[in-house]
Amino acid sequence: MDLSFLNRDYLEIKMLHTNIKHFILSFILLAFVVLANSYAYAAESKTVVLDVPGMTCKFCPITIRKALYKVKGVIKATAEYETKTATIIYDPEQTNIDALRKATANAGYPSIVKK
Ligand SMILES: [Cu+2]
Repeated sequence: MDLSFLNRDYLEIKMLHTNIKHFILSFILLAFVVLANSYAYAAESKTVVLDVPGMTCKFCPITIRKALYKVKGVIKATAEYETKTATIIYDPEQTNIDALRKATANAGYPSIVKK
């Protein structure tokens, strides 16, 4: 008796099962990430935009971003050569604008708060 068709069905069901499991796991993980993020931002984070006129090429933002991320309390840092600005989301209980400005200056890029 040829039972190979059974085996094939079994495999298909098993694969489907794995896909569903994968899907549910991904969903749970996503929910966690979203929750954790909203937590981080809800904790009274602040955002500041700094003018960084000393950027001279598209690689400068990398240096600036790195320097900013070394500051404890920085949640998110972005820097853009086109606008010569850096945008920082930070925890005001751990750091402040002066510390952020100092960090860019120490990296070779003095900055001022964008008006
Ligand atoms: Cu550069």
